[in-house]
Amino acid sequence: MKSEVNNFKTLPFLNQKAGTSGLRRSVREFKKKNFLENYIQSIINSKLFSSSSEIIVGSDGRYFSKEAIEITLKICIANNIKKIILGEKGILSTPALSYLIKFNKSDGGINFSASHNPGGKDGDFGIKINSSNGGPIVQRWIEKIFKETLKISSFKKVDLKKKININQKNIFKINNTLIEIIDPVDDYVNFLQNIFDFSLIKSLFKSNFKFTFNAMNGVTGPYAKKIFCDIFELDEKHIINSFPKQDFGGLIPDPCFENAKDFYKLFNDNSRYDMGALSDGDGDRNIILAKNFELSSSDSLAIIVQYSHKILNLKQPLNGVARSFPTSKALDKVAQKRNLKVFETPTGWKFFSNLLDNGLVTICGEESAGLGSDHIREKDGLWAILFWLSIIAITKNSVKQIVENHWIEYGRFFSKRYDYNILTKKKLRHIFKIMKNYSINNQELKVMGIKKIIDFEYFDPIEKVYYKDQGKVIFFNDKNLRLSVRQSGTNSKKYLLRIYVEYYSKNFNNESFIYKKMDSVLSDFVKIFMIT
Ligand code: G16
Repeated sequence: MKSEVNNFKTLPFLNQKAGTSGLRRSVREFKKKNFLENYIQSIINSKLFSSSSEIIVGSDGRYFSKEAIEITLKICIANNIKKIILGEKGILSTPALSYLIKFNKSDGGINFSASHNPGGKDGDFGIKINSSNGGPIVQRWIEKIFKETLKISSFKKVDLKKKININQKNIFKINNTLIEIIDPVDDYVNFLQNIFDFSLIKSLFKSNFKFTFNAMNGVTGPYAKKIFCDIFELDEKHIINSFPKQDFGGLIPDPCFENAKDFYKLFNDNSRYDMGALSDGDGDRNIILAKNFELSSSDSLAIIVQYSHKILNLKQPLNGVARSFPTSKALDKVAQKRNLKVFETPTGWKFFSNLLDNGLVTICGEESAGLGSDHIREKDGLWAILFWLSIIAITKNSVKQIVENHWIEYGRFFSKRYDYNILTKKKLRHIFKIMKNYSINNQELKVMGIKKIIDFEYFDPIEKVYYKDQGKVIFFNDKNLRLSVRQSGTNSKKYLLRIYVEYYSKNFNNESFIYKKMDSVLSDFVKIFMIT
């Protein structure tokens, strides 16, 4: 079946450096005639999937998800894909989708989500593509699909009289394709019960412990209700924004103060809660709050590793650990004590998946609210939250006490991320060019105490590939200071430059002094490299 095709070459297409393994664009762009059809057919043409494939398909429920799923099903049927497993109403969190691929031994997945980006008619849409390990496709596949999009001239799509009903559990065949609609929550929640001691967490909830969760009207609401309300018997009123909504109820489903001010206010001086947690649109990110306290993801990662042997049913010590390069080195301190190898990767979960698959690491994480382990091949918001509830249940300490005990033992990595909207690609290139061509004798850099600026490069030990141009790392004469710079790969509209500043101090209390110092380093850096 032939059809008219958009001229892909004129579209601003895949950003090869994107943190996501797929595509993230505005809804408007995705709705252009044949845009999605061409992209799905390109995935199939790349041979990531074949007619003998079983694919898991889901979404975070954002605007255009149902239409996108309908188009995908029709294209898969026309291409004789053997089986498609779908979450009821098209819903599957990113971790649940990864779990289903791994444990059904499926050939991969297509996940419609733009993660933490805004939804609705004027918001963003996206596709995350997973391979048979349950993880985001690696660069080799990103490039193969990209090449297919440049040469595609037709796509196959069946013409059906009726809409395919995906709103209830069912199993049926259309032409050669078997379609199974499953409960999106049950299997994944059962799986989590095998990882954590749910009776231990339940006893915490039965004590005086007060917990609340904000699903940001994203996909995690149904999962959170099952775990926290049905199993731990928490009153539903403590699960906030718990219905997946097409436009996230007007919220930006990126869990942070700006997007959840009222929720953050619950953790002021008079807080009645011991812990609060939030996740993003597709459920792979997590944020943890306590009275007057927000846990940084870098610290969270280090502390999870610190307690791993007490929480996880580990048959052997951890294989190793990994963090992306802008993530603070708090992890390294714990790893050093435990004699664990640390892999420092570029940003993007796909780099961890290779290491996890090959038994090189067991736990990994990123500064951007993403933590996970070898239980699946995506970061997992609820996994991190359950991990923290387990630590609290075991230590009988508060979130803040646990973190402060960690700082007392290991010292504290103060870390902050600053985002800059750069107006044009030309300007962005220019900034990186001056960072590349700086002279070590430059007086301004000397005054700042900059010792060297390096390109962050990574050799993937499994793919045997060197990844270049992943960002810059700036080292100072003061060994406690480190700065990293990279372009965001998830922002659909702007050229977003992220600058990460990190400062290590043995004294965890001198917060305002150190943050001032970090701000001043940043402001000098920004001036020298003409970032504003
Ligand atoms: C995606 C990747 C993450 C990565 C993040 C970076 O997250 O899956 O591994 O850390 O992008 O975002 P940025 O490039 O904007 O800094 P998600 O949750 O958006 O899929």
